[in-house]
Amino acid sequence: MLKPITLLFTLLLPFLVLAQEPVGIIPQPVNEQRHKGSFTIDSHTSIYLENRQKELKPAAKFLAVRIKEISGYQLPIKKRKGKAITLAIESIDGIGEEGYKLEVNPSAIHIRANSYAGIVYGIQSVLQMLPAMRTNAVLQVPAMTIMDYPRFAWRGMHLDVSRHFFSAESVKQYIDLMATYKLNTFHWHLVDDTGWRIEIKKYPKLTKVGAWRVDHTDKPWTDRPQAKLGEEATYGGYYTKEQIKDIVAYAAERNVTVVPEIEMPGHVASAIAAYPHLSCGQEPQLPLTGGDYTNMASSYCPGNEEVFTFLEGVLDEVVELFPSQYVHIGGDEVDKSSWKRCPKCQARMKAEGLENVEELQSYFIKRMENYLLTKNRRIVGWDEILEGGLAPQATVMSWRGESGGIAAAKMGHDVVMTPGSPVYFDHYQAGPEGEPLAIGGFNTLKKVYDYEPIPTELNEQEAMHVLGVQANVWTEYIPTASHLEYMVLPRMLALAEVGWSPKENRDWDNFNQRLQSQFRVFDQKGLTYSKGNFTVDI
Ligand code: TNX
Repeated sequence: MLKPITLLFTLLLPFLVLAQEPVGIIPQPVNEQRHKGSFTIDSHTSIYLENRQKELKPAAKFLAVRIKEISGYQLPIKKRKGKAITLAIESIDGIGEEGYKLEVNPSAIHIRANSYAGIVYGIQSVLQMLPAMRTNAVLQVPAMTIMDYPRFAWRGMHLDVSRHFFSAESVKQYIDLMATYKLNTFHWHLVDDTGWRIEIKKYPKLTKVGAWRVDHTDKPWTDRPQAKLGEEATYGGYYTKEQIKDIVAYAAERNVTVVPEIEMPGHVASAIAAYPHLSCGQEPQLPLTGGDYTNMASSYCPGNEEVFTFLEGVLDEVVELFPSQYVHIGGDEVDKSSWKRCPKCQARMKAEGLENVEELQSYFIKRMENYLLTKNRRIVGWDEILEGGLAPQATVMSWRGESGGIAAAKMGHDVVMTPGSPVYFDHYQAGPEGEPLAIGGFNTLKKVYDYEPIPTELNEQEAMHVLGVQANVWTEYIPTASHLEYMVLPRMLALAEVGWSPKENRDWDNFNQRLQSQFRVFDQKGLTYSKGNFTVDI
C-alpha cells in the first residue's frame, strides 16, 4: 500500500518532469520556464494586435500564413481580444531592440517586445514548438514563459551567388531558414570574377555580358579551362531590380537586413568583361569560367578616373535598392600586379603621395567610403582593407583568422568575426570520405558551436567593437540549392546559438538534443542536411 504522500508524488511526477523538460528552441533562449498545460490553436483562435499597432501587420500575416500551412486554419486578425495570440509593442526594460517576452498559458499567448524585430522572434519561438508540415494533429503550444534577447547585434550568413548562381526563390528560402533561427544579417555576395549578378540600369552590359560565362559546370572548379573570346557564354543569371526589392522586403518582414556586397577593386573580371576600359590593361576578356586566374584582368584601375565615375553610378543604384546601413565593398585578394605596370597608377600615387600599391588600394577604399558617407551609408570590407591604412569609419570583416578583427577593434573600429576556421561553411563538415568535394578545411558542427567571437586579446572596451559573428558560404564547389542546404545545415544552427545565446547558456549536449527535433523539421520540409557524427571532434 502506497503512502498518500508517495501516491501524490507519483501522480505529480509526469508534471514535474514535464516542467523541467527543455522547450527545445534553437537558439537557446536567455531564460525559459515551462509550465503545466498548453494553449491549443484551433479555428476559434485569432491574432490580436494590441493598440491596433499597424506596423505589426506583416508579422501577424507571417504568423497566420504559417498556421494556415500547417493546420488549414485561417486565423483572423481581430480588433477585439478573444482566445488570441496577442502581439504588442510596448516599452520593456532589459531586452534591447531585438528581445521579446513570450507568455503561453492555456487561455492565451502573449508576445511583447520593444520593436517589430522582437515580435517576429517571439513568433519564431512559437513556430518552433509546432509541426513544420501540414498536420491533422491538435496544435498545442506548451505553456511557458520566455524572456529572450540576443548576445550580438550582427548574426550573419553570407552567400556567394557569383561562383554559382542561385535563383531568387532559393535566396528567399535561405533567408527564411536564417530567420527561423533568429539570424538577422544576410550578406549577399553579388559580384565576383565569375559573374555580375545585380541589374544596374546605367550599365546594362554588367548583366548582359558580365552575368554569363562559358559553361563548364560539369567539371570540378579547378579543372575548368579559361574561356576564349568568341566562345558562347551560357551559364549564369542575375537578379532584376524587381526581384531584389521583393527579396529585401521578404527579408525585412523576418527582421533580416540584406547587406549587398559590391566587390572592389579586385575579383571583378566580370565587370571588366562588360567594360574593358575599367582595367589598367583595357584588354577585352570574358568573365572567369572557374578556377584558373591566369591571363585575366581581375582588378579595377585606380589610376583611371572613369573607374570612380562608374562605381559611383553603380552605388547610386545599389543604395536605392538596399535600405541597409552598410554596403560591403569587398577589398579582398586584390591582384595589384597590373597597378605596378600602369603609368596612370604611378601618376596617381605620385600625385597623392602614396608609397606603395597597398596605399593605393587604401586610397581607393577611402574614396568609396567618402562617397557612401554622402549617401548616409557605412562601408564594411574584408580584413585586407587594413593594409595601407584603414578608411576612417570602416567596419572590418575578419576572415583570415581573427588578427585583422583584433587589430581593427584595438583601433576603435567595429568588426564582424568571420574567421575561415571555423565559420567557413564551404569547408568540410565531416569526412572528407563520403562527403561532396569541398574547397578544403574542416569545420565540424562542434567547432562552430564552440566558437567564441570575442578574442581574449581584447579588453572590455575593445570587445564592444565586436558587432557579432557571421558564416561565409563561397560556392565554387556548391552548384545547386540542395548542395547549399547540405553545407549550411545544421552548422547554421550552431552559428545561430553562438550569435544569440548567452555564453554561459551554451551546452553542446543539450544543443544536440534540441537539434534532433530540428532534424525532424528538415525531414518534413524535404531539406538536405548533414547527419555526420557530430560528437566526434577531430
Ligand atoms: C577566399 S574569403 C575568398 C573567396 C573564396 C574563398 C574560398 C574571401 C574574402 N575571399 O574569394 O571564394 O576564399 O574559401
